[in-house]
Amino acid sequence: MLMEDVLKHPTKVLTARQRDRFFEDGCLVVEGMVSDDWLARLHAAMEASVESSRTITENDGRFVLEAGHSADTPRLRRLTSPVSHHPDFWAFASESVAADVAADVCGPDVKFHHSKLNFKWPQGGQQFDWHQDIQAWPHTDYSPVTIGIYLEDVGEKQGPLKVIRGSNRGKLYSMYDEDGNWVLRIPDDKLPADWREREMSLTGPAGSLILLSCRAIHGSAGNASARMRPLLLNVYSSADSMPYCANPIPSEYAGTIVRGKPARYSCHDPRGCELPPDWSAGYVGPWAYQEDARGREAAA
Ligand SMILES: O=C(O)CCC(=O)C(=O)O
Repeated sequence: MLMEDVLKHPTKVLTARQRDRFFEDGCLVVEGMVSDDWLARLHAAMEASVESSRTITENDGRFVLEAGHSADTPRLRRLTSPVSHHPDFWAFASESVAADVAADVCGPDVKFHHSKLNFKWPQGGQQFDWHQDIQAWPHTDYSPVTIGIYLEDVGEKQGPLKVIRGSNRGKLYSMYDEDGNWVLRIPDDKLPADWREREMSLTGPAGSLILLSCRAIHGSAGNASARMRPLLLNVYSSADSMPYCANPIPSEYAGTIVRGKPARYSCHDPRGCELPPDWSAGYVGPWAYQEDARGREAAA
């Protein structure tokens, strides 16, 4: 659904002003909307996942490991598709206020696309270079939105998500380098000239919801603090927005309508989108592409 049609529907959980801010900035932090009960359930599900990672010694379809991971001291970058690994992750994605918030910015009919739980382990959790998401999972319109929730308090030192305010209304950048490698990053010198003035840190206490437009330029610094930064991310779209490339993080829930009803017609935004590599051959997460790119830059 296009933004002008979404705006014809009243909001249910956000204020109209919060929704306007989201469409203006491409991001929004909402505190105090997720109950303590949900936060406790998600925290317990996260802890159970970390526990089960102790037996893992290399990346698999479920975990992306941080350097130094061991049975004694787990260190994770990502739990891939958490909705597939614990019922409370799917219950949160489909039954909680997170899906209501998605309906406020996607329109009343909402479809689930994928999920991930990004950790930034204390003392060394990895950075994310600046990038836009939609080129990795193009849809027929730009309604896709990521609804995140911090499972711990996140301040500047934990590597909060950062967004270049208003970049959702700007152009889409190429996620390939000059040699045609998929790098999922935008070098600083290619960013909008005034990006430093528009950089926003999305900090907040545990339970804060983070809304991120699929077109917004975003990234995050490493975590040099002693506190972990777990960020659960669920991606939704309007029901009439159709993905046309392989899902990089497929699951049994992809395409599930979580609010409203299925679409009978697809919605098409006239602005095209760069196509990603074919993820049906596998997807390794952003770090590998971004680290390879930094390595090539350093060697040049
Ligand atoms: O976890 C983060 O800080 C950034 C996440 C992100 O940019 C992504 O998963 O695309």
